[in-house]
Amino acid sequence: MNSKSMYPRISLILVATVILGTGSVTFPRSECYQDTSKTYNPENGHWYQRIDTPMRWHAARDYCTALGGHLATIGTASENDFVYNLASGGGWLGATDEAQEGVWQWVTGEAWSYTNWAPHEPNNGVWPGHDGPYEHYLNFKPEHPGQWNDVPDHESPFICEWESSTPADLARLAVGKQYNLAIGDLTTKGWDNTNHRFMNPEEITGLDCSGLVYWAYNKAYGATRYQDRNNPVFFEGADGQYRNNTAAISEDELRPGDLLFFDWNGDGYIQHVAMYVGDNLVVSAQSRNAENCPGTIAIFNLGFIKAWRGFVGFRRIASPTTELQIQAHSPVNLVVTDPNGNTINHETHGSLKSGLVSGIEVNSRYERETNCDE
Ligand SMILES: [Ca+2]
Ligand SMILES: [Ca+2]
Ligand SMILES: [Ca+2]
Repeated sequence: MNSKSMYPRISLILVATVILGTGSVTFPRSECYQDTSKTYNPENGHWYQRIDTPMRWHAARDYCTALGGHLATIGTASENDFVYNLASGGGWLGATDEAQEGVWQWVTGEAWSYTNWAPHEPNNGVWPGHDGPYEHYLNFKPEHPGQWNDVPDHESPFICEWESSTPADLARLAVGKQYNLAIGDLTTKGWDNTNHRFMNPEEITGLDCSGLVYWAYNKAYGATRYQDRNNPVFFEGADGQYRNNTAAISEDELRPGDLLFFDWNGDGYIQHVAMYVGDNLVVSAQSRNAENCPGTIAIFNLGFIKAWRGFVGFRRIASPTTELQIQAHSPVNLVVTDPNGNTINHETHGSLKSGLVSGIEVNSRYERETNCDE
């Protein structure tokens, strides 16, 4: 196939920065906020963000919970280093001894094992006139970098932690990786076929457009099989994801993880999908960049990418609707030809929307293994 002919003839400009890094990866946020970006710790796969709006400890705890995370908890020296670097001197951590003096508990209920108290702490100091008035809440002690202090309740910045990644989080981590379209290579779908698991973000070497969606959703969900009816994304290709795994939404409804679909040449077959990741940004994997060189997975402004020729709409992941699937190594030994002349046989790895096996009447499209920028 001619990849150039089906690529939109517009100049692709990287509007947002492609982030490359060896350790943690951060993302731009609105300049209206002073908070740090949500930051990935590859050591434990958790995400952290410092919130600079000062809050009392319980309000900070509830704020993180409302965002799907929790006030940061520290289980190891390396996690302490990571969180302290993000905290930039101080911030509420997710521990208190308010229930029983001297008995410290993490908000997650995880074991109170690692500690890093500053000298003479915790001292349960008394603060006359404060709501407290005793010290029951965990914070860093600025004069002892990285070490802890028990302090009275007051307004302080704080650090939220998330122990799992959302699909949009994972798509952002794929930015800067190679675009890779290799038929039959399941790593382009984020699947480690040697160890039979979805790859970790740092293991990704290259994805195609629908592979980005396939990996991000199934990895975030914790899927343990390559194709399973219970996986959030069953379809490997953009056309199948469009027809059988999503529902239309309006732009007003757009939220991180929603998808943009493209039919480059208007033939009704969807060739491209990209993911909205929040902050008016979209992550897209395509074969060519503006200089017509092999592409990388890149991040674009929403307004820019939705103006690409062939954009057909916004959609949200919904339960897959396949009625029948045929996979490689299936016990069904079947060879059929679809209306377009494509052959489906035991090596076809994909899905049929409908059809009759015994009658060999297959009149709906099936999904090819990959269909980005063919
Ligand atoms: Ca933690
Ligand atoms: Ca105390
Ligand atoms: Ca203290």
